[in-house]
Amino acid sequence: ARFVTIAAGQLGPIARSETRTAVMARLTALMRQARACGCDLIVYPELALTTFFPRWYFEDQAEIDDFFEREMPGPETQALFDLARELGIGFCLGYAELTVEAGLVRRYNTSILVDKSGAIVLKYRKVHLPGHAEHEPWREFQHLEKRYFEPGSGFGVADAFGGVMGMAICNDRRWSETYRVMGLQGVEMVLIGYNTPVHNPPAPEHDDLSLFHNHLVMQAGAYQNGTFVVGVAKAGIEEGGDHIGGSCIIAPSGEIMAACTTKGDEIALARCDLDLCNSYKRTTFNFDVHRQPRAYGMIVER
Ligand code: CDT
Repeated sequence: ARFVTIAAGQLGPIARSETRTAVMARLTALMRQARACGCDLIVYPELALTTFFPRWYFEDQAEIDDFFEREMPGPETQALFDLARELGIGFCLGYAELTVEAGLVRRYNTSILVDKSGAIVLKYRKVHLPGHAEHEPWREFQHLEKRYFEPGSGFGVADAFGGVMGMAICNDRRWSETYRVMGLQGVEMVLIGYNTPVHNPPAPEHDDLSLFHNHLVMQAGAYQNGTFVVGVAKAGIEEGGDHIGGSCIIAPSGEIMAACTTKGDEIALARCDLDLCNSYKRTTFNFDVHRQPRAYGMIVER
């Protein structure tokens, strides 16, 4: 057996006025709780340091850039890395990343995996950016991820916590390719943070199904790739808009092992034996034996 005891570190809403320092206090409180319960790793949501700012249209780039981190760890976040090292617990954290590459400013919706020594072992930049790029005033609220971020370029994995770990962010979880690309690299645990409004302005007829779809896609992704999936929400009513909770830890069988029951700051815990992936990876989803990639060309050609 290869056990990883994991905490889904759900957050309740973060108001626009809430400081990084106040959010850090919430993150460190959850980290202490998780470690007290014997966890090896705590997973936080997407964009866990601020409110979900793509709901607003901003014209002033400086106002947008206030939501971004220029360094990781930076002056505000260093304390989380220090506490992780002190307690001996890893973490996965989503944040808005501003970086300069070849003299150009780039902005990504990013998550990092940090090991128990406080070292970043994997960085992931969101590939499937949902929403729209232009201001759409008819909407009750905006979803301007396509304006504020550029897409990342792939789904890597890392050997960490005794297994093969991968990450995805929010909308990525709805796409089967996300899990399969990591499945092909032998992933054993996929860590996913999300901010999902209950109301979807272009398709309000889906609103009642938002929690169902959340679990449907992550449970299918887990089973079809023989991997654990940890899905973690920023939940509740944030700046007037309701966001789903439903944070959960899913086994390679597709079953939910543990789940949050509130829409506030809460941890859900599970002791995951990574060896449980093997029976799926060696039988029904033995890719080498059963996959038929010659029949799948259209997936990447179109
Ligand atoms: N953050 C994020 O990716 N949210 C989307 C909202 C729906 S698309 C406008 C999601 O897939 O949950």
